[in-house]
Order: sequence, then C-alpha cells, then structure tokens
Amino acid sequence: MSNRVPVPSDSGSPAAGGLAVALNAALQQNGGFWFGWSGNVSEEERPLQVHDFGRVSYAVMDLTQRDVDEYYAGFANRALWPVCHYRLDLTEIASNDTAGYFRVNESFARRLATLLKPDDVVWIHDYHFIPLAAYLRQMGFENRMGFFLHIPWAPYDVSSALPAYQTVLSGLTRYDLVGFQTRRDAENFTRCLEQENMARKVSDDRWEADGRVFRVGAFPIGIETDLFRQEAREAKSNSLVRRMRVSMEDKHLIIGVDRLDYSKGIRQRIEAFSCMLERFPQMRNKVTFLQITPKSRSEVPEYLKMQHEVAEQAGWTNGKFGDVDWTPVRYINKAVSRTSLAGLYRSARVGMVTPLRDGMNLVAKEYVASQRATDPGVLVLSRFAGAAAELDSALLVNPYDTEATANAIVRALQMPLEERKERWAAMMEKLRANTVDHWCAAFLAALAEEPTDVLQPPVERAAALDTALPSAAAQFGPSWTGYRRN
Ligand code: ADQ
Repeated sequence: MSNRVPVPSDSGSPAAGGLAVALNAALQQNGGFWFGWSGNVSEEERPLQVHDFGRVSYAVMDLTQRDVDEYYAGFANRALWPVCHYRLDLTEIASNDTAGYFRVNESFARRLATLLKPDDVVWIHDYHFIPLAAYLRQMGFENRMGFFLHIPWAPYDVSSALPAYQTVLSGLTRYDLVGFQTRRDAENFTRCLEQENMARKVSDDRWEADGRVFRVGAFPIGIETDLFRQEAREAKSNSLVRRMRVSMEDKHLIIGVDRLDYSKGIRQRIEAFSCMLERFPQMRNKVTFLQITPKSRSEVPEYLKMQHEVAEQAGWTNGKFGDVDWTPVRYINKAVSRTSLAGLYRSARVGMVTPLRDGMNLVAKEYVASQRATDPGVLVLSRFAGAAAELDSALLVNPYDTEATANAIVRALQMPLEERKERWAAMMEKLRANTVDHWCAAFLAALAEEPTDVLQPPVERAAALDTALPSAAAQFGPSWTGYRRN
C-alpha cells in the first residue's frame, strides 16, 4: 500500500518518484495487491476501483478535496515531510490537517479491511500511512504487517516537534516490522521510543510495546542495477541523448536530476557550481551543468517559493558567467524517459547528488549504474543522503559548504581515470549486491519471520490500542476548520 498507485493504464508519462519506480519492479516479481489513492478528487463516496494486470491487482479510491488538503497537502507534506527532513522552519502545524490525516488513514484502513484475507501479508509504504496498522489492529486484524519509511527519521529533538508526535510514534509500534533506509534512521527512531518510554528493547532488533513484539531494521532500497546499465548502453541511439551530446561539443557535462523539492539542495548545488566558475576561471566555457527537475507538489506554497529561488539562481549564474556561445546552467522543468535519463547520466562526467537530507536518493545509484566501466564519471554525493552509507567511494560533500562542494566539482572534473575506475568499481559492487529485488526480498523475509518471544495474549494488545487512537480523534477534533498562516 502506498499513497499513489501508478495503475498501468494511467502511467503514460514517466514516474518521477523513486517509490513508484522501485515498487513497480518489486510487485512485478512477487505479484499481489497494490492499494492507495487514485490521485482523483471526488466529493461523493465511490466504490473502490480495481484494475487487474497479470499477477497484480491495483485498487484505488478517490479522496475529497478536503481530504487532499488536510491529509496530503497538509499533514503529510507540510508537517511530516519537513520534520522528517529536519526542516522545522518549514513545518506548518494545523489541527484540522492533523485530524484529517488520522481521518483519512482510518478510511483507508476501512477500505483495506474489505480486501484483507487472514493470511495476507500487508506492506505499507511511507509517511502518508503511519497509523494504518493501528487502525487495522483496532478492527481486529492480526495479519503480518510491515511498514517501510522511504524518507529519513529525524532525531528526537526534531521529530518530537511533530504534531500528534506520540500518536504517530506509537502507530509505528503496531507493525510487526518497521523498516528504514539507513541504520541512522532506525537508531533515531528507537531512541525516540526510549525517550518516550514507549517500548523496551527485547533483543538486538526486537522491541516490545503494549505486549506486542516488533522488529526495527535498516533496509536500504536499491535499483534495478542491470536493467539500468542496459538502458544506458542502449541510449546511444536515443534522440534526446544525441541532441544533448551534439550540443555539448567538447565540453564536459555535469548532471543533476531531482524532483523539485527543497530537500534536494538544488539551489545550493547551482550556487556551488557558480562558486566553482568564480574560483576556477579556467573551467569557464569548458563545462555545462544540466539540471533536470520536474515540478512537484506545486499546491504547497513552500515549493512555489523554491521554484522561483532555483530559477533565479540559474539565471543569475548564466547572466554572470555565460557567453553568446555558452550557457553554463541548463535548467529544465520536465520529466524525461528512463532511457533518456540513463543515457544522459552516462554522458555526464560528473553526477551531482547533493540533497540537504534524503532518505536514500535513487538518482545517486542510477548515475553510478549508468557509467561506462572503461571511462566512468564521478559521483559527488551529499553526506546527508541515505545513499552515502553505501556509496562511500563517491566524493562525499557537505552541501551546506558551498566552497567545499565547488572544490569537489573541480576534483571530480580533473580526477585521473584510474581513480575514477577504482571508485566506480567499489560502488558498483554494492549496487550489484543490493538491487531493488534484494531489498524487497530482504524486507519480506524479515516480515515473514514470526517472533519467538511473543510476550502477551492478544486481549491486552486490543485494550492498549483502544486507548491510543480515539484520543487522536478527540484531541484534534474534526469540526474546527483550523488555522493557517497563509
Ligand atoms: P524521491 O524523493 O522521489 O523518493 P529519489 O530516490 O531520488 O527521490 O528518486 C527519484 C526518482 O525519480 C529516480 O528514480 C529518478 O530517476 C526519477 N526522476 C527524477 N527526476 C526525473 C526526471 N526529470 N525525469 C524522469 N525521472 C526522474 C523518495 C525519498 C528518497 C528515496 C525514494 C525511494 O525521498 O529518499 O530514495 O523515495 O525510497
């Protein structure tokens, strides 16, 4: 289950979210049921829409405009997303959004309940659905339920600024398995549990809350490594890639590919590129920076503001350093096909993946997978991307440090072939060992493992759960229309 479900007939355009790309691959292999929001708004209650494609059924439901405003654009994207990305300055707390989040989760749980069979394994994805298991448990479901968080989990002092923090945290204890991208995220989470005295450690990765044992672990997500490599090789004949190559003449290409999101550090990256041109004039007219960035979440005001900031930074750099025959920054606001993307990565001497904070960042992995073994490019990677835990042979940078990032760009551009090959080979080894299929299999295997140390009978569990959720509804009250700053 995930918020958006890319029903095949609707997915004419390429998916811009890592979640969609990864899960499609996983489900194709295992078969199953994919449930979530249709992406449509409807003011009347409509039946679930189910589409069967081969081994997979996609079931989606519509939301009302109020649901979308409160649950999705509100609590999920203006509270959970910024808090999990350590951006308390961008966090908006509104009680109607909080109530909406729990209300919509409960309604998804009710719909899901009509589909669930007793031996079904439920795998819930991402921050939109944290309390889902708690609602299902309250309805009496004892299925194995796992949750995977695709974004970071911040340390206690940051996470605890979340509205309904304790309810959100305790919602996670209702799963059998809670997975994070990195060990750091998992540890941040378990420290939160300890700080709130909400769970106690039973063994290495097992915890107990309200008589229920659950497991917490790091499951770093991967990509379809071989498929990506193959697409990159075949992209030679792709017209977009050819046009790009011809237009580059003999210049080096630096590439950045991200959804337009403040967590991705796009403005800071272009600033670092400017700084590099300022400090290393010999690089002018020798290198072009291509930033491909489809817009996302334009309904959230912070994103609109950021669109302007990034465009301004790109324009400023081009105005300052550009010439009649050279545009230093090419900034493009559209999604491109996966083959084109793979071909562009392969054409780029440097891949810049410098988020200020990121759960994993699949672009980093895609860039590495696309390179030529005989002449690979260099990955400049933020220390604050989850991918840095695995891809530690990249040039790791602090994206807040503009000058150091500028230096890393120059170092990448000038890196000797032998060093490039060594670094690339070390990263490829990790990518081959942990593909998206491994990730999926590892999570599902861990979820299937029954704890040997079941502590309490179900009766006690039900009683504890009863007290957790209704208090959320009462506390955040559905009737008030809420306060908004803008
Ligand atoms: P995202 O924030 O979407 O995902 P990321 O992991 O980088 O971030 O995935 C982006 C995906 O979209 C990549 O597969 C990329 O190729 C694709 N994409 C980006 N720009 C594109 C463009 N212009 N055209 C076409 N495709 C484009 C969330 C979390 C991440 C986590 C993933 C997966 O925020 O931290 O890595 O989920 O768990």
